[in-house]
Amino acid sequence: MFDELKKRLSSAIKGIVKKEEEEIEKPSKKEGGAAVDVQRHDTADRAHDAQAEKVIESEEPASSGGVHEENAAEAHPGRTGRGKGDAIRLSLGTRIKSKVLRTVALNNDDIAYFLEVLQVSMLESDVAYDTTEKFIGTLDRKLHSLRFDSDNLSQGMIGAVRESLLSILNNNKGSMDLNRLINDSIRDGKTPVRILFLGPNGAGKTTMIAKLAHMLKSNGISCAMSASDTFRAAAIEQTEFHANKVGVPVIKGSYGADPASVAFDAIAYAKSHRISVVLIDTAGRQETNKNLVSEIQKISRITKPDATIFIGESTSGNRIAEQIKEFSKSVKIDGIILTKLDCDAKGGSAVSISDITGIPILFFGTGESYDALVEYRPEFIADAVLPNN
Ligand SMILES: Nc1nc2c(ncn2[C@@H]2O[C@H](COP(=O)(O)OP(=O)(O)OP(=O)(O)O)[C@@H](O)[C@H]2O)c(=O)[nH]1
Ligand SMILES: [Mg+2]
Repeated sequence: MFDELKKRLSSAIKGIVKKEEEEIEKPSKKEGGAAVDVQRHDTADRAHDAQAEKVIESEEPASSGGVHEENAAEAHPGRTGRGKGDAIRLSLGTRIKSKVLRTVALNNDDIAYFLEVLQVSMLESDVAYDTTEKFIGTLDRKLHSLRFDSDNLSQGMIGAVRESLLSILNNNKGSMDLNRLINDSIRDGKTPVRILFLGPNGAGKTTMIAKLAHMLKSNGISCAMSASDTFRAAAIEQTEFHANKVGVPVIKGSYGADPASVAFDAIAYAKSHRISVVLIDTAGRQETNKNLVSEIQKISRITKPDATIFIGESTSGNRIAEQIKEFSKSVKIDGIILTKLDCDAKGGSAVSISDITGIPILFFGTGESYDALVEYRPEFIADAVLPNN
């Protein structure tokens, strides 16, 4: 789960941190300016510098007449001082302050190099191009504005990357919250809540519906499953098997029956049995199959779903975005569930699918068991793709 993206981001961050730490230790070896850039900021700082210089002068033996800046730079070529030939001379006070404060800012070349490495890593891990660009732009601005604690550079860099990632992911979340929708509908007496699921063949729709039924049941919310895949051999038995395992009723028809009529019956059953939620399973279909797309339109027209959810395999990468865009021309999709995240070494589609479709991810499927279900949270992705330190 996210292994490749995590490995690549970690190595990019470790690479830049190691480089910067080497610069901190040996800045005088670098030609044309050190990566560690100590800057004056404001008048208050300058006043502070002047005071620091005074303190140093008063600490020097009277005979020396105080420490000369250039001599001091040579005498202390360590952490932050610039060598004799550097273009910018730092005041002694600034150097003292930097030794005390020990903050570093990355220079432009290093930021550009770091961002390039990150960009390639993200694209190769299936993060969509537009999302990658947005992330890189946000991080670029952040890195130029930040100063890092030189003793804690690694944490500082991880924090900057994490904040930029979260700003993209939070932007994506949209407003859909399935649990809230269900709870609000129950509170307002607008039941049964009808949830229609669609997606390509074998994406994990039936398994996910069973997981959601299990979740609802655990939360004390009654639900029923509609076996509206009347097309694929053994599909009805499969839905029935899961419904029995989870312990919720299943409404089924016969093979070849109109899937919309089975769903209609399921809603009627739920109404008469005061069941709060109906989960409508459907046959797998490709977005290019006109007949099956018009079939899902008909199911939608007849059942009038409160939410229509696309279920796709996260391993399909950015192809999912194309599928969703194509399906969206015929039915309004309110949310996305990505399954098989446990099999997805790259994980990039989870980072970018909402950003490029404008539709929120609601849940991830992370295994075959009924509790292998994770509600979407941007922090879950950030924690999964970034190193801890
Ligand atoms: N590893 C893993 N396997 C999953 C996950 N979700 C579903 N599966 C497996 O994927 C296979 C297909 O799952 P189904 O639920 O039958 O998929 P479907 O979309 O209903 O398939 P069709 O109805 O044929 O279109 C099954 O073997 C599931 O056990 C998941 O999150 N992780
Ligand atoms: Mg199925």
